[in-house]
Amino acid sequence: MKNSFIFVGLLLLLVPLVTAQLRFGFYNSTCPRAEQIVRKVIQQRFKNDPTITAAFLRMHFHDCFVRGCDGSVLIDPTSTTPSEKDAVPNQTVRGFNIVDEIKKKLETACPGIVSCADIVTLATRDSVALARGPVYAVPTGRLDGLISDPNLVDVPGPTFSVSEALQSFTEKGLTLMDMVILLGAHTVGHAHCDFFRDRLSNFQGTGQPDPTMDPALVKTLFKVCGTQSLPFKKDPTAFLDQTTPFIVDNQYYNDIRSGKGIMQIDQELALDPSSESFVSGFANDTLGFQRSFADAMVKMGSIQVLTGNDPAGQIRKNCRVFNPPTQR
Ligand code: HEM
Ligand SMILES: *[C@@H]1O[C@H](CO)[C@@H](O)[C@H](O)[C@H]1NC(C)=O
Ligand SMILES: *[C@@H]1O[C@H](CO)[C@@H](O)[C@H](O)[C@H]1NC(C)=O
Ligand SMILES: CC(=O)N[C@H]1CO[C@H](CO)[C@@H](O)[C@@H]1O
Repeated sequence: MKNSFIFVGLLLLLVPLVTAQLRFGFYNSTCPRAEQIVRKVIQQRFKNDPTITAAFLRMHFHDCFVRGCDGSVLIDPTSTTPSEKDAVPNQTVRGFNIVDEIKKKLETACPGIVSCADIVTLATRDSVALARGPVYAVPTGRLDGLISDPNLVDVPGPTFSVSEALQSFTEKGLTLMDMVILLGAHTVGHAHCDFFRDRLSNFQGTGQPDPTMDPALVKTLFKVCGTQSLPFKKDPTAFLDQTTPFIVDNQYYNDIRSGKGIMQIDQELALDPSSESFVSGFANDTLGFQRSFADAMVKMGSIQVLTGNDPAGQIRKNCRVFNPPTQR
């Protein structure tokens, strides 16, 4: 008898942990203006700098792929403790000051309520819509994590093959089709020459450019990037979608189908027999791309999230630092 009481008690304790999940309009009652506050900042920033769409898409990806969407990508390193920002792939993630601005406004409106992980998710959604991408609802209720470790950053690299990259997506519960549609985020933004310069003059030691790249594009990019043995002083960048670099559309798939993928993984996606048919499908289906992209973003935004009263999470006061141990 006593044992079953303890059992039921334990169950009651566990229930909120187990059933807590992301919900649409999670802040309806606790911070009704939350989504509006995020949207307003993003609208203002986008007016001056339409590249923030790319910044947030990449930030959200890097957040979700390292220990789940928990705002770990936002933590600043200190003199004693490194963070994800010290990891090489993270060093070109940008947009942190916009998160700070949003957080400050949210802390004024409803202190301690809206997580940094949700800010990144909502800001990404809003900046995608402004770049003429899909308009979609995202569920919220993420908690911020308590760990940001550069050694855990193992996002796929630009020279990965499709099957290598897929491995890291399936580890997160994503499919090949999810990967093809999420890489469609490369419809906006830029890449530093360092990530693809090897394709322009001495591909894999052949002394020749990558034969899968359109020769006219090789010429253009070579002028921008220089060669490996003689790089320009500062690492320049090139648009990932050379046709419509500020619009979230399916043009990326048309680009890569005509040899205009910038990084090796982009080009491989159009050539690998496993992904090729998805690529031609999205290249040909403007609306299908918009719908699938929105769905995949929601899916990516749900990877390994912390919710409810999970002790592994908190609502950070400052997105760059964990709360002091005395407060949750
Ligand atoms: C196999 C998977 C992926 C690889 C290897 C990869 C690699 C890269 C690399 C190397 C860059 C260049 C960064 C720079 O030079 O600043 C980049 C840029 C970018 N990536 Fe990816 N990426 C992948 C998947 C994704 C996903 C899933 C998203 C979002 C859903 C994404 C969004 C972006 C965006 C928007 C940029 C442009 C960033 C900017 O303009 O600052 N990527 N990616
Ligand atoms: C918040 O409000 C919206 C719109 O009325 C509704 O669809 C959603 O289910 C609500 N969410 C919660 C968690 O109450
Ligand atoms: C696009 O779709 C049309 C009609 O469905 C089809 O005839 C055409 O071959 C497709 N093109 C590509 C590139 O898949
Ligand atoms: C954008 C950003 O914060 N980049 C950081 C990446 O990591 C290096 C090394 O810690 C920092 O100097 C950069 O500021």
